[in-house]
This record gives sequence, C-alpha cells and structure tokens, in this order.
Amino acid sequence: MFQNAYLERVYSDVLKNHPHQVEFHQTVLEVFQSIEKIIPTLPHFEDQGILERLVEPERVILFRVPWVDDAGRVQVNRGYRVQFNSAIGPYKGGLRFDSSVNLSIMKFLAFEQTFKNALTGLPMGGGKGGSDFSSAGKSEGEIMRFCQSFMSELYRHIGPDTDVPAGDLGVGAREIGYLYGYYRKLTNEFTGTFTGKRISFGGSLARTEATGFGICYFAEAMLKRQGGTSLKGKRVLVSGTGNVGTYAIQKAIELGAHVVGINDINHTIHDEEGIDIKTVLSIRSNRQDLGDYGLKHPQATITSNPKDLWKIKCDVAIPCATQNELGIDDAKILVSNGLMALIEGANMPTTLEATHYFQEKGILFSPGKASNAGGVATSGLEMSQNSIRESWTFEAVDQKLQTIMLKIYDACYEASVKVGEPGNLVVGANIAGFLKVYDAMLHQGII
Ligand code: 2IT
Repeated sequence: MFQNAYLERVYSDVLKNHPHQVEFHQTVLEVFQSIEKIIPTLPHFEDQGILERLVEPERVILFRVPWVDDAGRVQVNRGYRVQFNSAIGPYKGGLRFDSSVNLSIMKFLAFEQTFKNALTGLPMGGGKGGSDFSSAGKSEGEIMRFCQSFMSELYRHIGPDTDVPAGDLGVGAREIGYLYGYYRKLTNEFTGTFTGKRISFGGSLARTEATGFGICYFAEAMLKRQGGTSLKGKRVLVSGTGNVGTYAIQKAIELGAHVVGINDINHTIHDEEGIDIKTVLSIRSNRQDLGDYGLKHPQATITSNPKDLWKIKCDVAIPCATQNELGIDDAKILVSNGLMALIEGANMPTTLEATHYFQEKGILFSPGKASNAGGVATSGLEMSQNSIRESWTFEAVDQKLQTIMLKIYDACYEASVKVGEPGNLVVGANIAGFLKVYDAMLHQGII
C-alpha cells in the first residue's frame, strides 16, 4: 500500500487492531497517502511514535442509554464519545443521533475532525460522539427523555475546557436544547460546554447557517483561484436537505448559482426553474416531507430515488448528506455530463475510488474537512463569545467566517503547491491540518 515502511506498518496495524471498521480505515488511508508525500521533511517522526499515537484515540467512552418510551417499554441505545486528539485544544465535535451510528463511524468522524479543526486556525482538538438512536418517529417526550438519559452519563466527561459537543446528523437545536438543559442541571453551571445552542441561552448568530455558507465561500475561492470563475450562473446540485445542505442551497442561490437539483433520503427534486429556497426552508421548519415541494412547484420532477440527483446535468456538485453517498458510478455520470467542480459538504461523502476518478479527470475537488470546516469554526467563535460573555452580530460572525474560509483555502492550496501537486486540495488539507497537530504532539512529550 505504501512505499514507506513506517506508514505501511502502522496502517496494517490499524487494519489488524481495528477490524471491520471500514470507515475508520478509509479516513486513515486517505490521510496517510497524503502524509507519505512529506515524510522526508519530518524530524523525529518515527522515533516519537507520531503515527501510532495519531491513530489511537486518547479516550473512547461507550455507555448504555436506557429510556422509557411512550408505551412504558424500556428502550436501550448505545452512547459514544470519542475523544480523539487534544494536542491543540479541548476536544470539539458534534454528536450524531442516527440508527447507522457505530464505533467505526464515530472514530472516522473524530479522526477527520482533528484535522478539520486544526485547519480552522482555532484552538480545538478532535472529538465526536452520538448514539444509534434516531429521532424519526419519536414523540417530543421520548426525544427529551432520551437526551436526558444520554447526558446523565456524558456530562462527567465534558466541560468548556475539556470537551465541547455540538450537533451533527439528527442533532439540531431541539436536541441540543434538551442536552444542554440537562447538562446545566447536573453540573449547576452555566458554561459554554455546547455549541449550536439557541440564541436565548448563549448560541451564536450565524452558527445555524455557517456550515452551508462556509461551503459556498470556500467554493468561490476555489473556483476563482483554480478555474478563473465563480458560482454565478453555474448549474448546481446539492444533496441532503439537513442543516448543511439547506444553507448551502441558500448561499449558492444568493451568489447567483442556478440550483437545479436537491435530494433527501427519500426523494430527488429536479427543478429547472431553480430550487425555491423559501419552500425548502418552510418544509424544514415545519418538519414536512420534502416531496411536498411539488405541491407549490408542479413543474418540478420528483422521484423516490435520492441517487437520481447525480443524473441531472450540472457544473458543480455539492454532496452534503453523509459518508460515502457518492460512489464511482455516480462520479462517472457526473463527469460525462460535464461536471467542473465537486465540493464536499458532508464528512467524506465521496468514496476514495470516486475521489481518485474526479482527480484523474481534472475535476476541481475539495475535501469536506476543508470545505465544511465553517461549521466548527463558527462553533469556535461561539466558544469565544461564551468565554467573554459577549454576543456578536450576525454580520460580525459571518465576516469572520468568510475570512476563516479564505484562510483555510489558502492554507490547503499552499500546501498542495509545496508538495508539487498544485490544486490537489485533498493532499493540501491533510498536510496543512496534520502539520499543526504534529508540531503540537512533538513538543508535548510522549502522552
Ligand atoms: O462535522 C462537523 O464539523 C460538525 N458536525 C460540527 C462540529 C462542531 O463542533 O460544531
């Protein structure tokens, strides 16, 4: 797999010691492939055991989450918090509540988060958590009781300078409210131990929009620098209509893009008139079915297969749903239809095979850990506001977010140039993120 014997040894140990954790293997492989390009320049890399320490989470907390459903039956879910790396700051990363959650997915997300957080330039380490619980079909009471049970264990492992969770798939403002409320009750403290909070109890303006907006700011920088163009007038597809996709659609439209297709887990919506963001926002806030888009926009074509999205002709594709949602078959269709750029909005939404295919075909490609870092960066801004007991305006936060996204783009691009692969942002993001963590680990002793 690797020319370098040290990388080869540590990677085969990862396969052996973490069996069946395919998502975790995938993210480690991608990062190692990038690091291999700079190994000769890294002093004390092997003798300090940097790689062995990098792939082993500092701590994994796995716990039982019992709760009682509306019918009086006892339900048990599994809770996780993976505290992966705190070399550059307190663990930071979201909580995911989804039936697909398992240890491999938690570890992949926490590992990825370590480099993403480093790229933001803010002092945040990498962590991630969640549960195999899904809010879908549950009553408000059930969701609240689940969140309280989850927090009755997690609270002892987190804190404003220790570990600061936030939302992710299945964890929005509602869940964060229940989780934070119970944390506050148990600790008898009002601290910024959560981000993504409602504004009334310490949330930051623009945090809700930040991941999606940040993706578009990053896309603009990439299209300008590497394509001499912009989102304006481009045909765009966005997958996923959760917190990330929705605000990516909104900002892309604001920047003049023609968003012609969107999807969710059950539908693809193709609207040549351009997706109407107001309808999408109202469907989302009323927890309606995305298929209801057709009631107001009868001209749109709606199918029940989310994969149909990638068959729509486009210039720019922005996958914002979940890991490995876009495979080689989708990639081939997109390229044959004239795709110019792919900007990852979710964490690792493109398989490695599809990523390599896009790169071979000369498609501009941005990895999620760079282009979706605006969410966690704005969480970092929420932490700052909580610490100094201030709240900044929407415009002030949005301005800082834009500056951060441009800096992330520049850091990734510069790193890609340094290794002789200008424009390879996968390599650039991994190297720029890794070097910061490596320096911090190298100078803090063997811990
Ligand atoms: O994947 C991510 O970066 C997030 N879910 C946001 C994490 C955060 O702490 O804001």
